[in-house]
Amino acid sequence: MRIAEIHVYHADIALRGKAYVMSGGTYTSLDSTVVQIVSDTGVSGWGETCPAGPTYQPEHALGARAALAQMAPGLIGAEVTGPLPFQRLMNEQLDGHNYAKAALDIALHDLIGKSYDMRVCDMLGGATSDRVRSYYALSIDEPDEVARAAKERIAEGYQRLQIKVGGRPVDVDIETVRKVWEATHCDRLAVDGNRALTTRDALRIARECADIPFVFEQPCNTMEEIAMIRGQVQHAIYLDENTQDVNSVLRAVSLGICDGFGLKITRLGGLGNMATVRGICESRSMPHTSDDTWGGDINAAACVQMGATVQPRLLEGVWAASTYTDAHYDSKNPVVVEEGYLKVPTGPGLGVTPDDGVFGAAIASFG
Ligand code: 0XW
Ligand code: MG
Repeated sequence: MRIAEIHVYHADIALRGKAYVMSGGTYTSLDSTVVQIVSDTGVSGWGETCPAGPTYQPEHALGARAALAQMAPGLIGAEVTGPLPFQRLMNEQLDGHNYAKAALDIALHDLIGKSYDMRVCDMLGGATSDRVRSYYALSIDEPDEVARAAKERIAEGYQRLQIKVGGRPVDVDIETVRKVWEATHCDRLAVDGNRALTTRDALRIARECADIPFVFEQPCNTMEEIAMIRGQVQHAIYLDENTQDVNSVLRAVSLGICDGFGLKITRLGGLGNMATVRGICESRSMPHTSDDTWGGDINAAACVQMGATVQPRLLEGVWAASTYTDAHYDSKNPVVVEEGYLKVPTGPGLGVTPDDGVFGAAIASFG
């Protein structure tokens, strides 16, 4: 089986309800890039990459499309022997740009799974169950409103919540954390600064909420800042945005500056690299999520497939962006949370297939 064609599509993902706010930005819609790899046997595999705008991280939508255009001609005609040789072939076309390579890596996993009737989770080592726990990330808002939404999510069945902080007076963040705790007594809370807090404000949150058992996620911008506060914070610290690639995960683990991770499949370069990180985490008993920055049913399915292979005691949860929108690519098998859980799709590959024509015409085609 050889790669015959690669098509690139654009999907505009409109968010349901109010805008979603993190310390670094406000989102009402997301610009996603979808890739389709078509084999000479007529099978299609689908992948996706969707940065949260151009400032959340170095990744951005136009960068993904430029990187795909750079790589695609060198991939046409390649024999599909497996995801690892394909990863190396992509590296021969372009250095870096993990998030663009990830879309192709996910599509190749889907193509192989659909060609040989295997689920991606089985290709990645095997699923531990038929459903995975999800978690909900609450948008920045007034403290009472966040507490109200938190209570609602718990009532829906979510067992883990992520509270966003940063980008506003720290007293309001402290009040928010406290009100969410009082409203829910959820013992699986993450407080996520998305890199925005100064070490001073991170220390204030930790000290003034010392009685609340939350995990402090990516409070500050760099590993160095986090290393500075590490010894003064009693809460577990997780890294998210600093895990730019497998090497940065290794660096964090060897420096001992965190207790776990919020991991994003596309940022790491795809399912293959994420599986490497999953192994590193398992060998050090470090809990982590299986997330992506954003995306639709394709990325959400990839997160579920990967999450299903994580040792259950280490899986913090699978965050599915597809639950923040009504626009699903696969109307028959949309990736949705039910009572706090995501079902592992039963079909081959990713277990989702975009409806015919759902993305309109391709914005670029190769082969
Ligand atoms: C909640 N997320 C997984 C999605 C957003 O892109 C940010 C992110 C996080 O944990 O920072
Ligand atoms: Mg995070």
